[in-house]
Amino acid sequence: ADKRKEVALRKSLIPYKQLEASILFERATISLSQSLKNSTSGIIAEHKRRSPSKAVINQSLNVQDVAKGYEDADVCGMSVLTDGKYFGGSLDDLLIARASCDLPLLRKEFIIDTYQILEAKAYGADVILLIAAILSQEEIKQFSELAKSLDLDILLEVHNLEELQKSIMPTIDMLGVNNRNLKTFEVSLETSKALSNHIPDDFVKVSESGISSIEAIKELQPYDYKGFLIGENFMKTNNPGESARSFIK
Ligand code: IGP
Repeated sequence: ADKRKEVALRKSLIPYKQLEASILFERATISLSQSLKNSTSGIIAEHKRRSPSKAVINQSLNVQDVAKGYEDADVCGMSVLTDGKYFGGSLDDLLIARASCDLPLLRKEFIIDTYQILEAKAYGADVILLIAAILSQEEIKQFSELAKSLDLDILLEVHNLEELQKSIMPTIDMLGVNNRNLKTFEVSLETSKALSNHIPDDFVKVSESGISSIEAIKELQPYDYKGFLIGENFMKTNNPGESARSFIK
């Protein structure tokens, strides 16, 4: 409900037409799913200041340095939290990341309205996240079709088989399995392992959350995961770029 209010207020400040007039609306997007297919590391590195499960992760870094560090480390893509209430992020963070690097950028947000998809494009994202747990099948269809028409890639996030089955549709590029249980905040890589053989081969598989070692990645690769979304493990250090690099070389 808070998110609906927030979106309604932003809509009243910046109408659709104005978003569409943004210079970034003209920009050719970079496909994260293609980058993942061509990558050996598959690392999607996240900018995350804090989280409901962890309070403060890192409040002292700036987005520009983090984005440049990740790019220098040669990660496949960057995820930028834009939710303010739970994660301390903003659309400005996305815009600064866009200005600072040429990586494919994921807008990490609770998307519940088409307006947020236009915002993603206007602020420089290449990819949007859709979370099956908070969307109906009809919304997933409508939102992913809109994103495709804007040349954005779609990462669809699931936690269980039911969510997976309602979400499988041709407009989805990547299927992300979140290892974090959103009710208990517990993480288990078993979630990714258990769901992997239910995901059809034509989707790029991404494992999300709780990945804290190269061993964890090696454990997931036999299950056909091509992407690994890592936040806290990099952001809790003074130099997230260096930390990401140590996962790649
Ligand atoms: C990153 P971690 O455990 O490496 O910091 O997790 C990412 O998967 C996590 O931030 C995330 C998330 C989300 C955040 C996954 N799905 C949905 C907000 C909303």
